[in-house]
Amino acid sequence: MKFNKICVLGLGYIGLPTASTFATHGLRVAGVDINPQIVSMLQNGELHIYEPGLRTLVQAALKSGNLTIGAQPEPADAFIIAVPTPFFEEQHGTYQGQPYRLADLRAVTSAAQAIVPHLRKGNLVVLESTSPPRTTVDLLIPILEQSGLRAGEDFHLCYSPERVLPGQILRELIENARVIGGIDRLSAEAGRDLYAIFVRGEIVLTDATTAEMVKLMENTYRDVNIAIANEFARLAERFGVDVWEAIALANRHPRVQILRPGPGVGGHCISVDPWFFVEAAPDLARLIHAARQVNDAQPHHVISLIRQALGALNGKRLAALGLAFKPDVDDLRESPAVEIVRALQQAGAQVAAYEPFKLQPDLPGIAARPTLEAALAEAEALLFLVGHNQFRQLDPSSLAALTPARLVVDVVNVCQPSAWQAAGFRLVRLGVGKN
Ligand code: SAJ
Repeated sequence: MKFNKICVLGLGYIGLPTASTFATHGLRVAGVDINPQIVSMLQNGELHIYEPGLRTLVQAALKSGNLTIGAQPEPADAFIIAVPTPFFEEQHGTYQGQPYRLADLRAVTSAAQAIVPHLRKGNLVVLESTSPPRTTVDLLIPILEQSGLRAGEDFHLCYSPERVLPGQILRELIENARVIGGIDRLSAEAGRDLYAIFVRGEIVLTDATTAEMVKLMENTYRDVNIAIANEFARLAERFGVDVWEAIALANRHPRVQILRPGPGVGGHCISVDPWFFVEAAPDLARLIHAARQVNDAQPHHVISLIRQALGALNGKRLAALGLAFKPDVDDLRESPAVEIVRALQQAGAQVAAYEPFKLQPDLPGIAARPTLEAALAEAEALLFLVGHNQFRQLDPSSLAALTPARLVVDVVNVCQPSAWQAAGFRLVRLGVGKN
């Protein structure tokens, strides 16, 4: 199938790079977002999100004239839906007394509805948003067929998950293998023709529901593996072991690759996607459910670690170093570090936060400092909550002069114990049950 013009609905971390990459590869692209602020920022060449290299890419796409930004879909050869699929904040399901999260598919539903008036015979529609199994077939087809056209007969329909890693989106978008699941063979082939415009990784065709499941399996696999690392950390604390040493030793086994324990699992993917399995089949997804509970409880575990080290938190002045959901990104969504700061504040602590990748985070109630020095100046204890590389490189002896704190709680293993101890700090580390 040949494509001249496409329409991308949702201009976030996935839709914007995707739209821009198609545009710089010669397609005409109508980028659509329902948020008027995002539309007007992008129209002026300003970005609402940070991703290395994205600004240059978007500006090039706009300058070429191939990318236009608007609030409404336009007729096109293909439509790509890349809107968020979060879970509901308030509502829960329960299985055997255990609560689970429910997927909020309203954005997918309204994006599909917005396409209906523009859908023409021969078009391709692709859903990229991570979605519960069977969403393409059970949710999208009935909506798109309100156009009077028949899925498969009159238009093609695919599910193609994005699997790019925040921080490396632009490279991975092009280089990663891409799975394209069609509701039928011709749909999958149409999807392949579209993504072959810029994807250099292998393009593998399958059916839509398999492609949905592949995406969920990838992130669930990672979640379960992080959960076991977090559980090992708790076990090591109880048994008087240093989990970091134990993991390094276990990972010398040729078939073992244990991940890193930490403050919990953040971001908008790994902490969300496994719930789609739990919601769809709570009776079967038992291990997945338990892993989610372990990872969601990890910030509380960190709080109890801090409490053990500091005693009562009320009135304590703490420096929280790092707010991002993972190392070396500016993304604060679903960040366990933010959750920990909020819980500390609720317990009465005064927290001066510092996030080197976002000096002025938009987090109501959290006082972020513009420099490391400012965060440290009055602290009684330092908390390393994110494993940013620059934290790893801090020199504890020069830091000692900047802060009255002599206690450091490191939940991400950025502090080299002998160096920090030599500089006069008492070091408390997640997953370390020995002194
Ligand atoms: N984390 C740990 N320990 C680890 C690894 C990660 O605690 O050993 C934590 C991180 O700190 C973070 C969370 O897990 O809070 C998730 O981080 P991540 O780097 O594992 O993943 P994301 O959310 O940035 O991106 C994932 C990727 N999926 C996989 O690696 C299977 C990415 O390829 C997907 O495209 C992305 O989810 C997505 O959009 O689904």
